[in-house]
Amino acid sequence: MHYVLLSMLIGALLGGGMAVAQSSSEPAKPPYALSKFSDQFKAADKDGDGALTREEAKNANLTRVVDNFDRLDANKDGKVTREEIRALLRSRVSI
Ligand SMILES: [Ca+2]
Ligand SMILES: [Ca+2]
Repeated sequence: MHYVLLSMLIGALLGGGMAVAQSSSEPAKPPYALSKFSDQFKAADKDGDGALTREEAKNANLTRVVDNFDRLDANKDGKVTREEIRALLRSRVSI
């Protein structure tokens, strides 16, 4: 199975709402999000403290983080950690 390729493809199409997967009854939310997000997170975390402020997310054009910042920031410390993002992704994506 070309699962990685498919994941990348879906990642590129994200937001288009196109269901590439075989199942049409479920939303197309592949597990690509976690690994891809990890890279984006690292790149966005300019001061390397392991958390993203709204500014860092904005500067890195992580619009999904900026848009959902308040929901992502579960403990309301003004920063979004990898764990917080993971927790939200898990709650929205049934893996
Ligand atoms: Ca940071
Ligand atoms: Ca937080």
